[in-house]
Amino acid sequence: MSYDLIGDIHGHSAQLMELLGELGYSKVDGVYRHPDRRVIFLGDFIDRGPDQRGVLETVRPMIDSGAALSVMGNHEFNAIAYYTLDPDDHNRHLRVHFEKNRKQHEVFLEAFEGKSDYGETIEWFRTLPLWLEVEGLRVVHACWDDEHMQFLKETHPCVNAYLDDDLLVAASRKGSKEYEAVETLLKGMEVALPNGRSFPDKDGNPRHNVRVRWFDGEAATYQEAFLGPETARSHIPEDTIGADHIIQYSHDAPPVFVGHYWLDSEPALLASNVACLDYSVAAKSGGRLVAYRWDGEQQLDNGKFVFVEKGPD
Ligand SMILES: [Mn+2]
Repeated sequence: MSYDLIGDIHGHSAQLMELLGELGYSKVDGVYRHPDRRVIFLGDFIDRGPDQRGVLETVRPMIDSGAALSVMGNHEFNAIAYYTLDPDDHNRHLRVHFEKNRKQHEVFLEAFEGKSDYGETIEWFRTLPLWLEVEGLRVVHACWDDEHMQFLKETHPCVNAYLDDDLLVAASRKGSKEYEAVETLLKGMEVALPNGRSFPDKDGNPRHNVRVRWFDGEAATYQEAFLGPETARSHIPEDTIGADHIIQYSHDAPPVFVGHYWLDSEPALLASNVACLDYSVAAKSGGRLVAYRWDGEQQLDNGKFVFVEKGPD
């Protein structure tokens, strides 16, 4: 089976439909299908973009009918925790309703809060696996980390069938092993900058940690190890990286696809067997929705990206 992997969509349904068309998918009985390929989505269907419902109306029938697979993004995880009451304190939710959290989730809430299908939509998010391995291919929203995955499988055997209350609560408690595992898989590996330094993120908030190229043993400085938009790189210190930023990910290991990192360059491989497909379709201007057409190769090919430009808003 051949797969078309599609990066973070964030409410941009027009670009999703255009990309599916470009990849040769067409609607049959209400579901986008390809005669001999399947889609794998990398998560982050929601938040930020203009058509929260439209995206779910396209991807859910594909996933529910087997025309596509998907992993969970950090935005779906956050949505579940935002909706769910803390079992130890019914006055609050597992993701507290602070201004910052509400703002990040605002357009999704506008579309679903108070509507009859809000709870059922959250239930569906809980069926998305944290990671996926099929036919020599690995998929996770931000970081492939065997140790964390092993831990989650041992302690929560149904981890990838359904995000149950046990795991959801544990993963919402800062400091737990579950929290660290889910953070790493869904948000990437982060390293603190030296001497309390910070840089402004895309929303202008100061960040004291950088997301790192967790597969890259060659990176020697914080700036080289940084994984994110090129426009931010010059703000990252050039000091020798004083922290362990590496997860052993061999060049011989199966290819892994991630989303999440808001890249803003031309779509290109991160390593011969690592590709990120998040090229900021939800950015304030520009941005692309990116796919990779995979036909079984272990060494990935820069010629196999397909994308649609969002263009100026
Ligand atoms: Mn993400």
